[in-house]
Amino acid sequence: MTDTKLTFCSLCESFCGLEVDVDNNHITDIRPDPQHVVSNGYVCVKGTKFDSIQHSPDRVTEPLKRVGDRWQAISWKQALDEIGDRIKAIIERNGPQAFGNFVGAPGGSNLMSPIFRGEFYKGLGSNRMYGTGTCDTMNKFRVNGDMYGSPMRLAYPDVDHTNFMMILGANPNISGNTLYHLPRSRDRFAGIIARGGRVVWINPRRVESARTGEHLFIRPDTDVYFLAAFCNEIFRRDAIDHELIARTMKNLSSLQSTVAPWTPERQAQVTGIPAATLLELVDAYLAADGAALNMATGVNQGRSGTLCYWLLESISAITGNFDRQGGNLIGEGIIDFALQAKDDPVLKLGFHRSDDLPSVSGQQPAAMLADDILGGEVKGLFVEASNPLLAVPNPGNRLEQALGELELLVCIDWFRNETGNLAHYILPAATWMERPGMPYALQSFVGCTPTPYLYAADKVLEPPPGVREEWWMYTRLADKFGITLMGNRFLSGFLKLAARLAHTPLGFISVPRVLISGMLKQSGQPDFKSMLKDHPHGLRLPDNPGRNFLGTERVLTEDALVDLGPPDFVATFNDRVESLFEDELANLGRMKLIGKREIKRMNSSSANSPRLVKDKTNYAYISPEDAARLGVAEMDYVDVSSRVDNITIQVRISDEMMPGVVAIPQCWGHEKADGLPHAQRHPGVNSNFLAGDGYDSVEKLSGMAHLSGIVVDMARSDRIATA
Ligand SMILES: Nc1nc2c(c(=O)[nH]1)N[C@H]1C(S)=C(S)[C@@H](COP(=O)(O)OP(=O)(O)OC[C@H]3O[C@@H](n4cnc5c(=O)[nH]c(N)nc54)[C@H](O)[C@@H]3O)O[C@H]1N2
Ligand SMILES: Nc1nc2c(c(=O)[nH]1)N[C@H]1C(S)=C(S)[C@@H](COP(=O)(O)OP(=O)(O)OC[C@H]3O[C@@H](n4cnc5c(=O)[nH]c(N)nc54)[C@H](O)[C@@H]3O)O[C@H]1N2
Ligand code: SF4
Ligand SMILES: [Mo]
Repeated sequence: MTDTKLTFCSLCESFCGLEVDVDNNHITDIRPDPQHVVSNGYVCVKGTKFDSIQHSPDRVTEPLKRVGDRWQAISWKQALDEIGDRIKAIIERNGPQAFGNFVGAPGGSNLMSPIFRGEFYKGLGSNRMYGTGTCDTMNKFRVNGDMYGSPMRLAYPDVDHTNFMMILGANPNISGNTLYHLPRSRDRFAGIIARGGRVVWINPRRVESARTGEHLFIRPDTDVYFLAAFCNEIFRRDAIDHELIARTMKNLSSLQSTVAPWTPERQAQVTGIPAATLLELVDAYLAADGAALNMATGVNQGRSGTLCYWLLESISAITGNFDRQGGNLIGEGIIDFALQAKDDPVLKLGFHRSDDLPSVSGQQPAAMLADDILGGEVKGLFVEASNPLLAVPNPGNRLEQALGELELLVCIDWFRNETGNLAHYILPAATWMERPGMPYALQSFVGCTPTPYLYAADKVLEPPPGVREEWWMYTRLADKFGITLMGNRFLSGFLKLAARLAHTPLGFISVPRVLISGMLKQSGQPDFKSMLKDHPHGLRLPDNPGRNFLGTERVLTEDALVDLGPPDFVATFNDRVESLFEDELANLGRMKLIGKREIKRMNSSSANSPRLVKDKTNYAYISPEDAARLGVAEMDYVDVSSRVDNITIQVRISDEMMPGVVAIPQCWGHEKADGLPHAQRHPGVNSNFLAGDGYDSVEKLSGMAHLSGIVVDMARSDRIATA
């Protein structure tokens, strides 16, 4: 019999509402939920074809142990006993910091796992946590901490009310957007234009999103000069809200003197954006009744991501566009997560390493992982929901060598991916269809969205009998190590008992449901059951009216003033930006490498779906001008070399590309992925061989990896095109 169940897609931050037809624990159809309170019938192909991943014959459904070059299925008891013993041995010999964790992007949309993972590692005394957060966004959390007093005080653009919006380094129509919730992004940007407003995309590629609005090319990794000149021009015109600033902010003069050397003409030398264009954008930004700014992954992944976000937030703040409708807003979530995160030993800015690199929002730099292992600091690692081998900078594939030297590598995943191939154990995790949940914390709790709402879904499918949720794995291990969870012996005992009995006939409770209910009830919202019964398509919460942040105790700095000139940022700017500019000038004639997200691929994790990824799309996309200069035609091979490594790849020619820029879709390179046989058939090449790792390649303020705007040289290869 077919049942139709409601849930939300957890693959990207759009969290689109879905209707799922299920027959005998098998999905027969996935459709958009037309009544979902925000996504409103919108979905993309990754959501509607998720059954091809959910029911893939290649899924890992029992714990696996590597024995020689074979994989042997073992019981959970054996797996956890052996893993527990190996962790103990590592910690006894090397101390707790030698045992770490690496979490990937899907880890962020799992509400339960971060809580239990955090408790387990805290209990062991290790803050050796890495993740792909330092590949996408940790610069923003660093800025939030320094300017507003908590990493989780995250602003978002009020897309649905703004009259001018400028977006640097994002492609929400394809990505589903990041760090603020915006399903149906195309319609919502179109809405700005329909109101008579403007949408300006600043991007080295004329991206799909830019079909709605205006587009300007910018040379990759030069946004800092553009933003500094933009800010300086605002000072030059004295277009700042002096009264508001005096009352609610501090260190205006350090900001002003920092950007003073940057004129529209000077930035034009490296960005490619003419001075007159910048001036016209400043006019429009200042004239609009509510103007919003946004930057995302493409800028975050440059060498100045933290400085860029500081400047962007500051422009908004000093012009009075911050904390007002139509500008950039700070959400009022159902709980004050930022207040909780402020002094949280895991989430607050920390320096736990032998070098001076920070942990931001609990993560150490992913681009240090190979060094840390090869240098003997890390001996054991859990990799949860990630494929670091393909995701992080990996020159010469040295991360493969490093991971191979670990005494213990455990991958918690749905599949045996490229990283999993190097593991000692693979622990099979439940999919989001197999666990109760809510959209991730920044949406559900922090309200980082122009359309605040709550949504809860129960599991749609029963997991295969050998599959477990991550919270369960960490709780069972915590039990083994005698760790008290949540600092509360009673609660801890209850959780451990629930985990011990779960998956036995005595299983008495769903821990995720109980915890989600508790969080909802504590904040005065309907509990989990009522959410399912009374609000199956979501519960829309009031819009953010603005004027609820500046000058209030929600600013979590010591003096409740927004810091426009955090000393570390000012010092880094003064130290680095001029010399990076010299570098830019010197390299103007060379190519720069950026990434490219595609609608059918979610990082590396849809690569094995025959319904999503049929062919290789891993090409070097370049402009017709560059193709002519290099003497290459469509599908010719080129050698692309960076300071650290080189690859050979086929070319596609596209006038979407800015001259001087090459885009290569990332997270490819599946030639060794025998656990992902479909992906292995059209492997592509890993562009992150070209990205530098190690101390000198890491952005020091936030630990971000340098993954976009990498200087490369290209030449026609003598390899003959075959396909
Ligand atoms: N379909 C699909 N959706 C995804 C993902 C996926 O792999 N596929 N990945 C998910 C993940 S993990 C994330 S973090 C989000 C990211 O979501 P977004 O932040 O929207 O990231 P991208 O789509 O990579 O867009 C980054 C844009 O920056 C541009 N860019 C590159 N360098 C620069 C630069 O120096 N300056 C400027 N101004 N622009 C630059 C690129 O051309 C690109 O269009 O997407 C998520 N959604
Ligand atoms: N050059 C370049 N490199 C980049 C980027 C770029 O823009 N350019 N983007 C970077 C970014 S933003 C990111 S986030 C990384 C992406 O890198 P990762 O975060 O490592 O993402 P994936 O490669 O998709 O690997 C995710 C793995 O998690 C598994 N998985 C999915 N859901 C779950 C779950 O609920 N539980 C468990 N246990 N496993 C699950 C999947 O099967 C898959 O094997 O790549 C980074 N690398
Ligand atoms: S945009 Fe696509 S991948 Fe993202 S949540 Fe919606 S259906 Fe899922
Ligand atoms: Mo990401």
